[in-house]
Amino acid sequence: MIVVHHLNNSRSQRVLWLLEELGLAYEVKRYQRDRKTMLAPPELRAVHPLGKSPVIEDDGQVLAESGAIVEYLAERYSEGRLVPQAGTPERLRYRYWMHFAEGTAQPPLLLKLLFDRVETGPMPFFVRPIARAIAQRARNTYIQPNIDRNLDFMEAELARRDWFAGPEFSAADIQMSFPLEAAVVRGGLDARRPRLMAFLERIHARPAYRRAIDKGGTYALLR
Ligand SMILES: N[C@@H](CCC(=O)N[C@@H](CS)C(=O)NCC(=O)O)C(=O)O
Repeated sequence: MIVVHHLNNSRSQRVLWLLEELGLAYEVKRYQRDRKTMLAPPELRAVHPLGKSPVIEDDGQVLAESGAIVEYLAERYSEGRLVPQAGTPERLRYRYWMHFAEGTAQPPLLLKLLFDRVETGPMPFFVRPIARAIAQRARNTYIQPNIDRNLDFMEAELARRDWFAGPEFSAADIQMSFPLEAAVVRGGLDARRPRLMAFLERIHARPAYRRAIDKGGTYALLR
């Protein structure tokens, strides 16, 4: 039986969603973020040395890294669904977006989260103006311009095809869901990019997506 080590309100929601799309049996082991730090509990380090989620166990193997997990599960269990045929332009785009999600889309969104916290976290009052100035500079010069460029690029790509890899929904769309959902919460993604918003509406309407939310418990992304 596949075991998913699932952290609340996290990237591992995508793994649950994929498993629901595939109709596979699986067990969810839940972990709760620390309320103050929002970090994963130390028990996750007993599963994988980095102590992050998602991690899965399957067939005696432990596998971390959401993109690797999504690719592995889709290739092993999808029987041709959710993965474009090898050797096609769709398959190349599938690979591209599978990596883009964590490699390009996610880093500036994570920086946004961290710098927002630098500004608002506890500190001596005389340090706050300096912290605020540093955070604003980082946001204005690097973080938000990169988020915006990424969003514009994704919006333009969805003008060319319905889903990220091609005309069919694929596991790459599942992998891309997290940075887009995070961008709504903290990256400025809104109705000004209608194709990305329509993409989110379509995925949220999928029954497997809804079932995965029920399995995972809450899914409220960090601001
Ligand atoms: N690139 C990794 C990132 C893993 C990661 O940072 N997971 C977050 C959940 S969204 C986590 O475990 N955070 C808690 C912590 O860092 O303690 C992946 O895609 O799996």
